[in-house]
Amino acid sequence: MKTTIEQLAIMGGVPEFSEPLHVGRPNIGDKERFMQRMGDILDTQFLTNNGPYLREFEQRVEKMLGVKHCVAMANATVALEIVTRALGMEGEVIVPSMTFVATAHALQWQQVTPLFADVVEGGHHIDPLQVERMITPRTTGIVGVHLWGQPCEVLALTEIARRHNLKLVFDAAHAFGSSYHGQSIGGFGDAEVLSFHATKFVNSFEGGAIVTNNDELAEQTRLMRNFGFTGRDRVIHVGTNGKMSEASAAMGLTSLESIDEFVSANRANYELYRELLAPIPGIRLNEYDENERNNYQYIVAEVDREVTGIERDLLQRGLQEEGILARRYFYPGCHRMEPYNSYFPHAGLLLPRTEALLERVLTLPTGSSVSEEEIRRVCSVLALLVDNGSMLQARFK
Ligand code: T4K
Repeated sequence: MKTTIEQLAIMGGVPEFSEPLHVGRPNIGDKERFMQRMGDILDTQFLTNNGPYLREFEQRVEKMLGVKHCVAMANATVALEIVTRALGMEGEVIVPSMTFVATAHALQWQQVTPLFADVVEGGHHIDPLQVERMITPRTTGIVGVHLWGQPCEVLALTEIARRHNLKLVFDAAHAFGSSYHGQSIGGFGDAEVLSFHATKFVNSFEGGAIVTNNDELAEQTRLMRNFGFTGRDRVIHVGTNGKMSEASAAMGLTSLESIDEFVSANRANYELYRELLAPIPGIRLNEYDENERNNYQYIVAEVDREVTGIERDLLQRGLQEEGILARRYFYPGCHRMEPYNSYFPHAGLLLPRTEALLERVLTLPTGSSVSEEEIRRVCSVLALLVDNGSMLQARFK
């Protein structure tokens, strides 16, 4: 049985499709250099616990971002847990719902209630005006998210945190290599948290980091990531195991050495998407601020169903039939996931812009392993689906 596109292709002459195309394919970098480092690790038998590659990785990140401290972690989720705990966040903390669920879970895991704020009008980032209205005597902090590697409103949130004496952390999981007002992401708020997960711009298989200019916070979070040990037999703090392994640090270092190549591949992909999606009515691509440094790691399209004549979900289905695994990040929104949905079943009433946005977003494949040819195919399929939107809408339903 032919897929929808195969049937349409007979009418529209779209090229054939072969391998499935994923969102989130890793940027690999120099394999040989990585294997060399792995060889060293196996020869020295220093596999983890603050080894030489970990320290080198931390120093390189500090230098690149211009921050005093990088405390590398097993992943960004544990880094968020540790830093929010070290900062004394408790009671309620305000976060966006338009984020990966880890932002909220890192708080809830410690019995801190994440309260969800809406996005700004016409944007994807947390709305500082709403944040300020949500502050109660139980509020101890704010976690802003630099979604898609684009900074949220750092200055406004910093000012609100200062006025209300709140702690401020930025979830910068997507934003390694990006800047805000010309300054690298990493040095804002009390701390920022990076992710080096496989799908991220720089990857260490699994990994994350707390970056901060606060000496005391850095020291405390270093203790907390290693069970609170300060000497061989001395524990002075409650802690967990948040350590990054040497293999991860080796991958992270190798990845850092290729970031120029990753940015230029991502940027070329972005520009090609921009050119090819522009003529498709009802599909709008996220815009990067060209006055800032960007990692261009995410291609985020917004689907205006009124114009396309076909819902985002059906477009996703049509793409999927062709092996193009576009994602609806971060549908259905943290507030509609558990346990938050049960705790606050009507939270959506305060999040109308987030709810509308979550019906429109479609994230498309990019990264250094995606070819020009593949992007042309993605855009041809999208164009064909939109051209036949009304007919497909009736057929898929
Ligand atoms: N804050 C924010 C804003 C985040 O986005 C994230 C993570 C975090 C915090 C927490 O960071 P970490 O604790 O993870 O360091 C993925 C990632 O697992 C997650 O790290 C990431 N955000 C999120 C945006 O994406 P899924 O559920 O989409 O993963 P999955 O397994 O469906 O992978 C996506 C696609 O990537 C697959 O279709 C195939 C491809 N892929 C994936 C992996 C893991 C590969 O090609 N190779 C791979 O090794 O969450």
